[in-house]
Amino acid sequence: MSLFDDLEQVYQTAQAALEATESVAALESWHADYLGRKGAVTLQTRSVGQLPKEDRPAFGQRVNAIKQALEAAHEARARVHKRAALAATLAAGAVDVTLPGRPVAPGHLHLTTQSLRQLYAIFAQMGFEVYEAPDVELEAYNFDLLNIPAYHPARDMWDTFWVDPSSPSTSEGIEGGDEARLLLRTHTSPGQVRVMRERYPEPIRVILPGKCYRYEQITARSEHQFYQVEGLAVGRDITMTDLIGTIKQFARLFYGPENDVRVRSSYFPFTEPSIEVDTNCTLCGGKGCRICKYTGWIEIAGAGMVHPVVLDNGGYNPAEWSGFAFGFGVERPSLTKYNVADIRYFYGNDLRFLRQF
Ligand code: FA5
Repeated sequence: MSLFDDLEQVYQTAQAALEATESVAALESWHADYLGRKGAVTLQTRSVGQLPKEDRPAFGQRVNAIKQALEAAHEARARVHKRAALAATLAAGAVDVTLPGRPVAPGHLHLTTQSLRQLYAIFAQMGFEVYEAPDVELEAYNFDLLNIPAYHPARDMWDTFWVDPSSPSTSEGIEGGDEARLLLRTHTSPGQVRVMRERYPEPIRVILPGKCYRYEQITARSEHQFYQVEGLAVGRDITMTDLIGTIKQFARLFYGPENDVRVRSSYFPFTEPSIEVDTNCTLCGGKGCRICKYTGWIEIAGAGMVHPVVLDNGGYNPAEWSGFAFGFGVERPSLTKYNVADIRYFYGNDLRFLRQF
């Protein structure tokens, strides 16, 4: 067999091998096998020396022609493989753009936050601005300045979580000497003296919302952490009638006209006279249940005329100034409004409860 025949043989084998390639990767190794530096076709050029002189140009031209033809065929085959690979990728990752999107579950405000915002809106209508006071409080503001000296039996009304002052995270931002004892406020009333000391001699009309903490038994109507919204109005001619009018207006807007509120006399060391506010228990329809302690009424707020000692501690001369104050719960009044039979649901984080509001 002549070298020309050999060359044609290699050409045919190369063509057949090219047809047999199934992938871009196989194509690359085919290129190395035939057209690479040590490829079968490339090696043919080395045989040229074995030919008689007159045959050499023809042989060289034929090798070059074969190389060009194979390069062109390789390119055409590569296009076929690339198109097939692209089609396979598209088919594997196919997206049906006509399908509806996956729903994203949106969160919503906690019932306590919703109730707080309703309270802010109602009191804003009546001209009360929001004033924020600290959760970690000095004993003096929580008790002494509110006319509750140490060892006064009224301290038993508010069982207290005391704060360890040696704990590095607690005392930041609270002024006071080393001897001053810190606690988690048991009610929002300490803010009364803070706002008076800051605003004197301006008249005051603020609400002080915030969390309160009590070292007490948890029951269906009492938690050891809960929100209150304190209210304080200080002016020249403020009377009990203003206080009761404010409470009734609040109840009308919060519960709607069908709910009753009643006011009865009570005792707080920082108000004189003092009252408590009840709403009728819609959970039992007035028949009596554990939430209303079988009375048909639920206590939702304490209130009264600011005690002269407290006005004085705030810097307001009680001979010239008078004021009223109230402290509404937030979760407790929401029990009847939203028909919740147990206050523990508010902090239970049970989605079956939270999703209902
Ligand atoms: C006080 O805390 C007084 N500082 C209220 C006050 C303010 C009186 C201004 C006079 C002038 P009392 O402990 O009753 O009062 O709480 C007031 C309201 O907070 C209650 O009516 C109730 O709605 C809510 N509350 C009290 N304790 C709890 C508790 N453990 N869990 C849930 N809500 C509570």
